[in-house]
Amino acid sequence: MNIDRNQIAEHNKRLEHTQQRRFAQLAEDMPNIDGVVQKLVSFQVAIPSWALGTGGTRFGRFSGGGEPGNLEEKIADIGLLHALNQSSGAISLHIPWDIPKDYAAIRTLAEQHGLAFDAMNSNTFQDQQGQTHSYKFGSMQHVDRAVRKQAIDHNIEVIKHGIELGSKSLTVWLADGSSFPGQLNFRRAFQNTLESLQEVYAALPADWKIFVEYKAFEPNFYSTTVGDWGQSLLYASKLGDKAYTLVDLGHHLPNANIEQIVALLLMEGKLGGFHFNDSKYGDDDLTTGSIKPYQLFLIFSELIEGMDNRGMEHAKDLGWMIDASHNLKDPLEDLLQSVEAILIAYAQALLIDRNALNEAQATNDVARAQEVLQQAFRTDVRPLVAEARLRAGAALNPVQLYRELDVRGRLVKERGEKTVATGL
Ligand code: PSV
Ligand code: MN
Ligand code: MN
Repeated sequence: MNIDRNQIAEHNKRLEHTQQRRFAQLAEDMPNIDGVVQKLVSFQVAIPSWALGTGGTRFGRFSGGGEPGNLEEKIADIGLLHALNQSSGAISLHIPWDIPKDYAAIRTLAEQHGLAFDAMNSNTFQDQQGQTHSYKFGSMQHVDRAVRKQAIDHNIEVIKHGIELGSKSLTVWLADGSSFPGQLNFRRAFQNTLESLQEVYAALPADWKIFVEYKAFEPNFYSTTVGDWGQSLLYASKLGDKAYTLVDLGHHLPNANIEQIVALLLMEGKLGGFHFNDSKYGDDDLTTGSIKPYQLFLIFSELIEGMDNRGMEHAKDLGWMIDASHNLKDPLEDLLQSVEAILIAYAQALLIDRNALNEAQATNDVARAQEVLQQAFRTDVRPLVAEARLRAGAALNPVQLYRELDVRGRLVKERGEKTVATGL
């Protein structure tokens, strides 16, 4: 199914009056409101190809209907999201879950939906059918060179797929680590991993980046070989200029100060991108902004400050992607909610009075600093985000229109009641 311009225009017409009133109210207090709206219009968040189906836990999976059964249908789903919000204009592929059979056809299809190919993701955390060596005891860290070589070759293969599609980056997340003390020699595991990554790095085209994603634990529960931002930064620094750290919000130990991590990585020029999600306990992969919206706002505050400081473009110079899973909600509604939450946090952070904050910091005026931050955080910026959508030709209320058009019902009719999309 497709969502056409007329359906969006009709929906917007019904909501426009209220929107205008709310936006005008906000505009009264904001001299540069159009500049902020423009930044929101430009901001795009990539959707991972594995997040379009119902996710599961190790205890079970309750699949929904109308899920995409192949890459073409996944692209179509992201096309629907993008038509609704005009902020999801990119897809991030996981190989081998989504190997394109016909590059030209896939590229054309993506273009028709206005989608670019964001970072490619390799997978050496599962064994695939017919694979020679097992990753049970790791991939790039493995004690056996043959296993490491297989993981390296796989990553080089992923780069090749990416080149064909017009992607410009590779994200490497390694499940490598150990579950019991004594299982691993930490230094050797690090060294093996570094050497493996160096071989992959050598195969990167000149205009590509490699993102080294860290994660504190899971599936290994004693040590992880890229376990935190310090280790990721070590790898990225040793690899070279094309290597960066990738921050997945769910990959920290509880209460980690992610905004501080972001600030320092930016300062070092080593922040590559983001995987957005939310969590209460571990890598819960919940809808972005559903648990800790203030943290998300504080992260964006540091991102804007750090990026502006380095003359970076918000929309272009980092990789922005959602990495969530949906156990209970319709995946497409969940993704719309995540994108909305990201844009809300971004908009709030754009409203921070930087001069006032700098002054408060310089004079140790702690209370004032908090006032400045919370003044922005507590502003209801939803009319701003909606205005950006209106100007971009998207729906004023994407979830509402999704329901009005009964998108899920129509997808179920098209694809069937019992469907399982590839992914985790
Ligand atoms: C691992 O938990 C992770 O966050 C990595 O980004 C993977 O590529 C993704 O989830 C999907 O498995
Ligand atoms: Mn991730
Ligand atoms: Mn994760």
